[in-house]
Amino acid sequence: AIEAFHAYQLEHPQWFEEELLESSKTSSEIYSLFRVHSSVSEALAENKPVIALESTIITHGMPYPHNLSTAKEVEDIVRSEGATPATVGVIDGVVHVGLSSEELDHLARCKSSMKVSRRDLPYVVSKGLSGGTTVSATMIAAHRAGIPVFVTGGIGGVHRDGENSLDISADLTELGRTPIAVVSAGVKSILDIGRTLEYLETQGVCVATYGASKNFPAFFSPQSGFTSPFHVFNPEEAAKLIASTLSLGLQSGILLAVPIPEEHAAAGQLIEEAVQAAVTEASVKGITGRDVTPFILQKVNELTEGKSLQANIALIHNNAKVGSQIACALSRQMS
Ligand code: PSU
Ligand code: MN
Repeated sequence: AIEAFHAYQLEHPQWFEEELLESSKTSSEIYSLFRVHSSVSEALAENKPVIALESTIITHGMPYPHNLSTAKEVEDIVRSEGATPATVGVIDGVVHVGLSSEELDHLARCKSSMKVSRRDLPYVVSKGLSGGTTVSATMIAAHRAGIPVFVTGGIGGVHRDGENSLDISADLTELGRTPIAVVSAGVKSILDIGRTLEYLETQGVCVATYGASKNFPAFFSPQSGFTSPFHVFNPEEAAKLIASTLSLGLQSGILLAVPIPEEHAAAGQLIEEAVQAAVTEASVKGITGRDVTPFILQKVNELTEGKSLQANIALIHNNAKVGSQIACALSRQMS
């Protein structure tokens, strides 16, 4: 059996971890199921700060062309803060860590891209499909590439009525099993924020809010009404938290919640009412599973005449800035 396994391994070197890492180190062009862009592997080799970015936000979270312009702006903010962006996505069955401008463009325009979470990875890879990676799938790719900091807008959570439907995002279990720090604006009120925080505690995820607010933020609003377990006040403190997770050898992640800047939170109440309406409509229309979040995001954007999209873009810009400062502080502390 062992001989058969070795023969198999020789025939399919791209499926074995050491080979994957080796090929990504020597050349980004070698065919494998996993490709790290040369700009990213070079930065990592020199211990320079790198920020992982997800792409479901591009394929399913925002309409074209806002998705593409936001993705590019976020990469530019990361660069201007002195870090290297690594947008993760699946193109023709290959998991890419770091996308070229053409690849980003392709994902943003492609109407048939899938939403790729942990459970979808084997399918899209085996079928040679393309898709945007969710927080969970992006964490997997970032971890494999050796990137400890990941910036996004919002993560998935326990859906309202999740205690009955069991609709709980794979983002939460991924945070429990993969040591990556995810910088987000908290959890949307389309979700059950209280149960999401409970679930994160069960998963052993260290949750900290950035800044002085006692509250855990609720994406469009800086206040969710739920107390944040911990706080960090600057990039250095956040970086120390990440470094501690790594030194302790914990295999779990960190959720860093950055409240939406006050000047963009003004539309919060209006958006909140739209969220209530959209959640009700989703349930009346029988929308379930992976379609729930994209449906509600699009509905809320319609109902608020684009105000939710503007707020969404503003908070992602802010997260990219704060996340990059944290990654820079971490790389100073680790060198
Ligand atoms: N929240 C947003 N925008 C998004 C998502 C969440 O405000 O685009 C995406 C993220 O990629 C997240 C995913 O990982 O939705 C969660 O989907 P689900 O709830 O199906 O796990
Ligand atoms: Mn779900």
